[in-house]
Amino acid sequence: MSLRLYMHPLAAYCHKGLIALYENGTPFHPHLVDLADDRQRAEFYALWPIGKFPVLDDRSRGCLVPESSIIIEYLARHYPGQVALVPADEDDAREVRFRDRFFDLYVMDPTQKVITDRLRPPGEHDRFGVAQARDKLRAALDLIEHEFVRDNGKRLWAAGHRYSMADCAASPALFYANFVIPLEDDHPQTAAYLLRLMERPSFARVLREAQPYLHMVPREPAEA
Ligand SMILES: N[C@@H](CCC(=O)N[C@@H](CS)C(=O)NCC(=O)O)C(=O)O
Repeated sequence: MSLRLYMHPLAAYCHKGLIALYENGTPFHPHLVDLADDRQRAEFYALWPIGKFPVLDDRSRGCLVPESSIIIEYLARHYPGQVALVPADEDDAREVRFRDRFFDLYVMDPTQKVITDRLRPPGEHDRFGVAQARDKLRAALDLIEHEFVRDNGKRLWAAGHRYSMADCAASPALFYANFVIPLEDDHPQTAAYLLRLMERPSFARVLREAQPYLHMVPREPAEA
């Protein structure tokens, strides 16, 4: 098996890469990295000094591929399967890439900011940054909801009628965003979309595998 994915089962961006692999039943070896373990951390940083996962190592092609979107593009190019996560049509592909960026930058990143702040020790919280992140997240969720409402239930997936890389990005982004701003309250169409994503066998499997670790995600703000 030539593909090895450096990852952790709780990490949202790893979920994105795993979903892509599971969608097409692509064989790979999951290599779990515990960054709290000094030896594993040093080994991973030696491989990829930025220290962020997922990272895909394709030994048969001699390629080390960091960054979740680039991994999915790489898989689509070199290990294509039944589900074309990046469409062949250039305009459709641009739309998918835009939606993928949108979920990463405007949903996942502010969500991570809020959730990781909850893990900071007392006195080290970034209240201003968290408030900004919450505002950004709410604006992104409002736009997603607005577009689903505008499309009147006719659009099933992030970039149209076909499941794509954008949905791989949306799955963990909305799953964790729901811990910060509960979607059912003001974003019912987005909540319904998250349910569709969670019913997809690829993401359902990712969530099953994450289950033993999910208790580590802090739900409530820590004391400032
Ligand atoms: N832009 C990167 C983001 C990757 C990322 O933020 N990964 C997180 C886990 S979800 C990570 O490695 N965190 C560990 C750390 O920052 O020490 C991608 O799309 O892969």
